[in-house]
Amino acid sequence: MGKTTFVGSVSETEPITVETTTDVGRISLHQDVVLYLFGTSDPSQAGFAGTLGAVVLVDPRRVEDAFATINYFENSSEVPFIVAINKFDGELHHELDELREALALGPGVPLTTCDARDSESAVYTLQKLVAHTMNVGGSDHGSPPEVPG
Ligand SMILES: Nc1nc2c(ncn2[C@@H]2O[C@H](COP(=O)(O)OP(=O)(O)O)[C@@H](O)[C@H]2O)c(=O)[nH]1
Ligand SMILES: [Mg+2]
Repeated sequence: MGKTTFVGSVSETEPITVETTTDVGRISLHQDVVLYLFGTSDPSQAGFAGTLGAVVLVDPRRVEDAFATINYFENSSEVPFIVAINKFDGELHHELDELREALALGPGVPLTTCDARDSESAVYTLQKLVAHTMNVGGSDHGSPPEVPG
């Protein structure tokens, strides 16, 4: 829960909802570099090839709703992902350690919290995802290229 809200918080366009379940948003990082955001409850659906990474939003009141999605990213996908507990009523309800255990997250999966309504919080969550994506890519494919200059 919170996907449409999250995409709306960071997108420079109103999220466009396609096929009732997927929100599409956009962030221009540079005049030539556009990041597309997809909010969906079915990450296995076709059309996400080339995805840089995923944020799994978890409603702390209904942690079990996230099991299938996390299982998918842990076992059936190469896409780097992080898990963000969406603090719906400003509360976590459980310690992060307990949530990590309840969600059976591998030790390499970053776990964070966010407020999907707050654009700073949503941007911060995306920054964590990008950092994780670069980290995972770095260990899999050798050192990142050196930046000249
Ligand atoms: N209090 C609170 N409400 C939220 C938050 N994120 C989403 N909501 C509300 O929860 C409802 C469902 O959110 P939505 O983004 O549509 O979830 P989706 O089904 O995953 O797209 C909406 O009424 C939102 O306003 C949050 O971080 N805090
Ligand atoms: Mg939605």
